[in-house]
Amino acid sequence: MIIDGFVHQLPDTDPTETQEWLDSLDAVVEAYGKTRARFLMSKLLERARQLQVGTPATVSTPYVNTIPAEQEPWFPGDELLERRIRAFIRWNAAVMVIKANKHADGIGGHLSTFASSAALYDVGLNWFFRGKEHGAAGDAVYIQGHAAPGIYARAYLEGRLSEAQLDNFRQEVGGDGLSSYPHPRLMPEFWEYPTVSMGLGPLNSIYHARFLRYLQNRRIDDTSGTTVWCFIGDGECDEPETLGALTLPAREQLDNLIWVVNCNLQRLDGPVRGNGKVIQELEAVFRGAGWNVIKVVWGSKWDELLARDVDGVLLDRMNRTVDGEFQRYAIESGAYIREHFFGPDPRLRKLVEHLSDDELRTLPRGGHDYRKLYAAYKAATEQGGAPTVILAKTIKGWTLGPDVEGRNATHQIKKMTVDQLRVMRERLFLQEIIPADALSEDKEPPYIRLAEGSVEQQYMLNRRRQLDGPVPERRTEVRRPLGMPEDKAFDEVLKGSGKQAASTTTAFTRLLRNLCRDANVGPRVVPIIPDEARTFGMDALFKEFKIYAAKGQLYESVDAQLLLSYTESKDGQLLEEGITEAGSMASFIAAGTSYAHRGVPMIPFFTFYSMFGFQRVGDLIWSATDSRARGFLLGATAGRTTLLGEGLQHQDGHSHLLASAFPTIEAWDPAFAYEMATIIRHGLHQMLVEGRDVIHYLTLYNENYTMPALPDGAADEIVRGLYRWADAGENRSHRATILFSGTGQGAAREAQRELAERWDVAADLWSATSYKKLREDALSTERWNRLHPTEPARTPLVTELLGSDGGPVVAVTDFMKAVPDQVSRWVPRTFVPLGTDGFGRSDTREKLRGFFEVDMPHVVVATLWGLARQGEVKAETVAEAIAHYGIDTERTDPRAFDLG
Ligand SMILES: Cc1ncc(C[n+]2csc(CCOP(=O)(O)OP(=O)(O)O)c2C)c(N)n1
Ligand SMILES: [Mg+2]
Repeated sequence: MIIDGFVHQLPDTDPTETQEWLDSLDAVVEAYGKTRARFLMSKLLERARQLQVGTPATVSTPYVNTIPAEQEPWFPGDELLERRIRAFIRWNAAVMVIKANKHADGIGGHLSTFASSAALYDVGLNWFFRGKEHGAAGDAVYIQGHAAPGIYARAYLEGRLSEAQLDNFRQEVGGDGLSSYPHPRLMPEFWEYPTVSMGLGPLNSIYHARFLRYLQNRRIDDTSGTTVWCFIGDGECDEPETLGALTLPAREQLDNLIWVVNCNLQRLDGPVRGNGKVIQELEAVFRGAGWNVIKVVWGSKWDELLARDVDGVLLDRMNRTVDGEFQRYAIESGAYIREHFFGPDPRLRKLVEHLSDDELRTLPRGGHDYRKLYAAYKAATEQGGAPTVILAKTIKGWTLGPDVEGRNATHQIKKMTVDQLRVMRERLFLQEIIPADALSEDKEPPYIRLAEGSVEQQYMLNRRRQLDGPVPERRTEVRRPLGMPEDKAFDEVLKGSGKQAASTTTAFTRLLRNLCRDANVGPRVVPIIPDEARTFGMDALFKEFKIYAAKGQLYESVDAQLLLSYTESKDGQLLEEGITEAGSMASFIAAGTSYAHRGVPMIPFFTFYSMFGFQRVGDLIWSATDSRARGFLLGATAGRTTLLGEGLQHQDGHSHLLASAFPTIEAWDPAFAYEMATIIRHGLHQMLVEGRDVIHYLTLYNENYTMPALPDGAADEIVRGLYRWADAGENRSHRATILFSGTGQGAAREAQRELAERWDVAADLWSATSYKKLREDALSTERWNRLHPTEPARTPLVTELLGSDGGPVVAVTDFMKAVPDQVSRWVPRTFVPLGTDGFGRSDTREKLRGFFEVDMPHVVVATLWGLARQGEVKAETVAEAIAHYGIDTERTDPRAFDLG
């Protein structure tokens, strides 16, 4: 057999003995069947592990609980009281969603996700998750987005949210509402981790746990008391982001990471693996990746059945039944289960003879059994050397009644009839709490309130007190403040490159190095790179600041003798993430939110190929802004013509357009090193001094030219988004303005000379560092004017700066024309944008700039055309220029790739 072909290559020191073992196994299979053989094999493997024989781990185990009943710890709580409280939470969560949809039809919300996971959260909140009181940093708990109603319902019982807030679930505009899902932007004192874009929470939790180790190993903060918990849907596991980084926590032995996968076997449309078994599939994936896996499949009532299953028929049935069938059993009667699950085999049927149909129907899944969960969580927190995943089997919509539980439509159900509420009331044993007449068509279903000082309230609050206060809670007190870096970190870059040519990328690397060396902020700077350091000249940082490696460097690097050797270290500063922009973004978020989740501000600088940023991991960037992360995103090798040679997939001409859609991102396209340094200093001031939750996106280029020094007084103007870079010079017959950004500066400067010398046009040059910023200012001003029609109108900055005369305005950029066009409406002059619309292609910069019509001749022609439109020069003059520069007017538009 080829799969185990390796065995034939191992030395067999005693073939006779080998044959005896094999014969024994053959005999067992023949005489007692495969089940018995499997059992013996499992026993052997267990013994081998005990003897530390070192057999490779198996990736799957039978469909039973990992922790046997006899190894369960004593449950320390008041079981009845906890169950009662859980019933209250379940009820309130459902009522909240139902009421919201009654008052605001179609407002949405989810009943069944939390209904399936209530015990998963409750056991954690009563016994494990640590809060932030007494100066503790607490645990980091990533909550499944659609379970939010249950978290609100508990916070209400704890007195953290008011009834009015519950009534405003999903109605935020009037204030005092509750956000649909975990959004720190919208509820900054409550939610910490946005999770509802599926897959991002799990990925972020991995890098969060890893970042805590980084802080510890670099002696920046003691993070040993924090566990990262992440709740995940089984359907969510299909997102590549969810399972895409599993090997990292195993490799780095992140035993501070625990995942709980709510295996309700359903996603939005139907079963996750109707024809298979999601728990088994996930077990194999996680075990293969090196995780500790704890399956919580069956509730306590099954223990007795399993104990009596001497023939292994029950186990066999469990192993063979596919999820689609299990889902069916969740909605069927006890008689049906008896007939179909236990029925076919008389030995199985006998096993449950003593149980009534009703008892059969309610044989619980492990994920609804707090004892099993307590045992699993306890084992997970005590596990050393590996991350743990708990795979908990549940029923979607559990306790919501037969019309909702386990139904394929359950995810979308947000309304319940009075009859359905009555059934739920009984199901949760709430008859004494909610009078029968409280539920009627003409009444609002009531919330359950806890009387001040009631036993339930005391119990809940006491449990949370024992665990250092509420969860979730977002705090932003800074425990380890951080001041601004010293000026000298910037000076080297601000003074320009003298006669030497340099790129904004190399200037940035220099600035980053200076910041890492800075006495004030140095250790808190987190450079993040996805296997691209050499591309950006950042390999210079490897030796001095070292690459973070959980295990240090266990080998001598091939370049150890070189000045810039590849140096890994346990206290390394650089996060060299390998080829994962998504993982790098997750590190960025972990570092960029450290000011809040640890009270320790850190300054992440994530440098990437600009094409693989907003386009590749835009949703993570969106999530970073929701997380209120602070830091810098550097889109290097930017531009569609600057990154010569690389072609269609690499040349970025639109990341600034994408960035324009992100509300809290300041997007910059600096042309010169001093602009870049000024913007970064401005950003640091916002983050470290003004305490603003802002992310700065800067594009960096790899084109070398001499970098001028920061002009006097320009610093404030640079961060407004636009400033005059050079006057028009001597008077000419015509005037014009050229706006440039990024490497557009080259064509603009050349065109200025050419226009003056050959075409009698005096053009002033402006550097547009941020069209996004100018547009936002103009939109705000316009809005103010619209809403204050009787007051003197205000003028947008861009209008004020460029004025209404001075000839046409030509804007040249290495990005799409839509980027400068963001402000054209507010420039009361002829506005001609030149940009790089269309797919990139490989060629030299010069050829590409001609191709995309952003080179000097095109800037000149555009300027003359603008003048012609204003009647200042004749159309013939434009034609003359076109002929002079040999521009082919009949060539295909670079956007029209389909024309071949
Ligand atoms: C990226 C992304 N795609 C799609 C959705 C829409 N969506 C919300 S919940 C859901 C199903 C969730 O199923 P599962 O992960 O199994 O969670 P459960 O509610 O069953 O616990 C889907 C598709 C989303 N929130 N995020
Ligand atoms: Mg599910």
